[in-house]
Amino acid sequence: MKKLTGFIALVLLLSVSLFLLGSCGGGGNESKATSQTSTADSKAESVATSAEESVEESVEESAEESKVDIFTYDIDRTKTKTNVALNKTYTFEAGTPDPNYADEENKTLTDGIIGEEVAYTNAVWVGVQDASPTIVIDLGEVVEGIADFDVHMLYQPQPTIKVPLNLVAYVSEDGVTYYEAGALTMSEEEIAGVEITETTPDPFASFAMTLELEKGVKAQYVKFEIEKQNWLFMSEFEISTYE
Ligand SMILES: [Ca+2]
Repeated sequence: MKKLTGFIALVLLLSVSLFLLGSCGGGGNESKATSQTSTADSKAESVATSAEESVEESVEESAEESKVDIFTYDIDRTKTKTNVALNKTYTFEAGTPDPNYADEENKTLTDGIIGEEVAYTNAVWVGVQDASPTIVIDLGEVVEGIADFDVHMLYQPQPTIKVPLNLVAYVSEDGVTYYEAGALTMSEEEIAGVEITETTPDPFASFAMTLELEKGVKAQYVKFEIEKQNWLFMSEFEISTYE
């Protein structure tokens, strides 16, 4: 009897030990798994953070460089304004003209014809919806003393042709290294025109966004990065010097 009780006690003790060992082991694994996950998370976070930091750094650096290096030409706007982008070639690096509002022979945006108060179905317009466009114009040679950038577009909020959220011009001599020339904006008059037509039926309001530099730059390649809303309709890109 004593032996049996001892045996039962032993079995109980073993069971309890095994149970404890099992739950401990399980718990250990769980916490190991959790700590691995959190290590992976923090690693991902730190990668993301350092990526963000390096992007911020490079943005700051390029902004710094563009301030220091590129604005070196005096501008006299009493002289004759010349559009050096006229009839020059260009490429879409992002965004594609919609086939229904196509870019005729890839010339529409530098053919000198500006859309004025005409419907979006008119061939003067190039319509893009698929992605925010990036357009690079090749001036054919390095042009010194570039002063103005003008982009002509259509505003017709019914249906969904709106002004861009952002439009920035970059300049480059080699097509590889670009410097920010600045953001194009709308004049008070242009903004007023767009505000009025928002409540006017059938507006077909054309407008321009412009950048007029205090000091001119030189470039062979000019890149326009456009952050669009829904549809974007453009008719002409002008890059001007005063001589
Ligand atoms: Ca045109």
